[in-house]
Amino acid sequence: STLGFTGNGVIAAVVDTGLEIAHEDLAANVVAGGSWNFINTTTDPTNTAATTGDHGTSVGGLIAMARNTVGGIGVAPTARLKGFNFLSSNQSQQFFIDSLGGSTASPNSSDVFVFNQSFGISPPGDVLIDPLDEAQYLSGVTNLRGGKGALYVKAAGNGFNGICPSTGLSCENANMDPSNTLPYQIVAGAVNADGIKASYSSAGSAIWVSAPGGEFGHNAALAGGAGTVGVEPAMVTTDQSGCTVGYSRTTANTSFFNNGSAQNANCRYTNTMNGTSSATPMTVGVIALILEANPALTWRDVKHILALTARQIDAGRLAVSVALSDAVYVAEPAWTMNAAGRRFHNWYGFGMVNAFAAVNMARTYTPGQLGTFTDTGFISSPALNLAIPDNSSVGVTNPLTVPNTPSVQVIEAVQIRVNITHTFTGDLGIALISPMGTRSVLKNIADQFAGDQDLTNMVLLSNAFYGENPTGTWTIKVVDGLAMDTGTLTNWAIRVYGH
Ligand SMILES: [Ca+2]
Ligand SMILES: [Ca+2]
Ligand SMILES: [Ca+2]
Repeated sequence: STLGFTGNGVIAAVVDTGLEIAHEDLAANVVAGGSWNFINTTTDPTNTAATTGDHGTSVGGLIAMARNTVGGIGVAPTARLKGFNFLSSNQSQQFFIDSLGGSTASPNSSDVFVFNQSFGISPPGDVLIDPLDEAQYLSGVTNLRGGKGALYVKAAGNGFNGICPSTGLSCENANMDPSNTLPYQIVAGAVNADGIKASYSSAGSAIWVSAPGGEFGHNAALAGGAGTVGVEPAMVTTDQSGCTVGYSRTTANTSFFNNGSAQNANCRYTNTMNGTSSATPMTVGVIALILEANPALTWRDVKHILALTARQIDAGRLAVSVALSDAVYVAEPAWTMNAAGRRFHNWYGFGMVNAFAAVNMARTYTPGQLGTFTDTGFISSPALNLAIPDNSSVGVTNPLTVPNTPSVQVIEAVQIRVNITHTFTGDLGIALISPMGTRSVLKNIADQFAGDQDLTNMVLLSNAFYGENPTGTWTIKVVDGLAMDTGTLTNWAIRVYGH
């Protein structure tokens, strides 16, 4: 336990493929009758279709495996679990909303404190958020937990390495999943056992914090891959019970633990869980500890505590610079300290979640001290139609002024909305510089927007300006980082959230 806290009284929802509610190391924490199976409309979301692993069952264990004589111990070993098998359903919008706090019966998601979203999309081009999805998140942070707001934790993505002209840059960006560009989310990146970014963890300015997610946990003698990240440690958690199903089953060729060695004779646990899918429940578990320590905290108080207490890791990580036709361009910045004293990195957000420090701060934290959450609305440029120089560090820049707004003096998040015509948007790098001089890269060059044409009202979010005063001139800089295709910055807009 962390300072004696175990997540007592906190309900966490695993919005996923399923949840084995009778599992020997989960059952004690499962809310009786509180889960939901969208396929057969019962309160048992145990996954009977999958035979090679139930993602949700493994997510659930990281949050709340019980402190007992079997298995492991979750981050919050007395937190209460609900499972909603949205990912195994037809994924209708109604089921999405029902899973994320918008339903009081069949399922009841309205009593959930923290939602675990170990999922996301990896589009090859810009996608707009569905307005009804955005409305549900806003409703959840506004109305749930008696108006203090539920917490939404979301996986950043596992697409750092992909099919794109990568030069050490993240192929997928956390900003590509439009759900990640909402200030209502806590987007989590993954860290491995060496205490640095896991090989796969997508980068992006929408990340809030990072947490352990592990690598692949394979045993080289069984699975091969000696000396690669494939054999570095993964996460140990609950698995579909029995040796005929699950990531752990007799026929598994990933590790001896997974194929039923003496330590795991009944194949109820796995040691190959990984991903930002794992970093997400680790973060959820810490939030459960925080909310037990101080139930009066608002959703923003919790985000604030996580940011302030996160531990800077990989401090010496160098910026990733790319030689373009004219000069070297800093495509991915190193750790940056903003004018409010907050350190940020696109791989880690504010750093790795620090359970002890976060819970310790929560105990004595005065709830509601961030005041009223509001925003400036989108402030738009006129039509610009600026041609972006090809393969050049010069790019195009454009200023926009955020007027002095008494209700938004402290930044909590910044969105931009961009319109760019371009024949290959993977070329584009988009940076934003605040009035206080902080630079954040919201889209890096040479990413997986391969073959995509035009960014149309694409919204991107940065947390890098957290705590700064937004008043003054903001500058967007758009660079084309690959030769051949070209385009034009049509216009852009900025929206600041804060208090
Ligand atoms: Ca246990
Ligand atoms: Ca199994
Ligand atoms: Ca180009």
